[in-house]
Amino acid sequence: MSRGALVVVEGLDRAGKTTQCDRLVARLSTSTTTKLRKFPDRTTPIGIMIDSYLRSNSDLDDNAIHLLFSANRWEASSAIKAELENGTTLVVDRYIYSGIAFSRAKGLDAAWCRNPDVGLPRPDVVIFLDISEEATAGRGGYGEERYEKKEMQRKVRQAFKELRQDERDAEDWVVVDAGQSVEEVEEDIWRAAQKGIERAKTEDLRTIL
Ligand code: FDM
Repeated sequence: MSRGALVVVEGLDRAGKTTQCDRLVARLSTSTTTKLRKFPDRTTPIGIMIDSYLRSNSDLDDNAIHLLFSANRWEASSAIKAELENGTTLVVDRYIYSGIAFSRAKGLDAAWCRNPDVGLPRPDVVIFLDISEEATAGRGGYGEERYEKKEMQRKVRQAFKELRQDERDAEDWVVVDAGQSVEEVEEDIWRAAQKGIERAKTEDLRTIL
């Protein structure tokens, strides 16, 4: 039995990640054991602090919240590795790239932002749902949380663009046009996910460099 694939879905707020991750999990589940994970995981003690910050119920230094987001991934890392080894494919809604992009958008140093996540399991594929900040601003629920402001989202989109060019993991990224219909986006994501699934069949799990 080969290991499960680590499939990460990234994008701006309201890009459709939740809908598409649910569809991808449902579709993968017909042929393989599949589980959805989401970061931040707001259910842990660290996640509760993050949730309070995102709802603007508490304030934290930009560096401190960055480290909490990373710690929230580290606390799941052993479970993630065990699940993958057991053959479970994981669809992960946001991962280290959101961590770096959102903190970069606030002006934190790129290398400093990446460092706390070095050593975490590396995705077999990173599917980026690309959409303009103008398009997401018109979608339901926009503006409810701390970062849902056009100027911030513009900077985050730019930071994601820089990340996709980082030679340490540029080969992992697949960009999907999230401005298409839900069904078209689903098809593109399905095709992109196969890249990760194929990798998991032949390669060991890698770590973030
Ligand atoms: N976010 C998410 C970060 O700033 N850093 C991170 O490491 C992660 C995983 O938190 F605005 C931001 C991105 C988004 C918010 O939103 C969480 P959702 O709606 O729970 O995905």
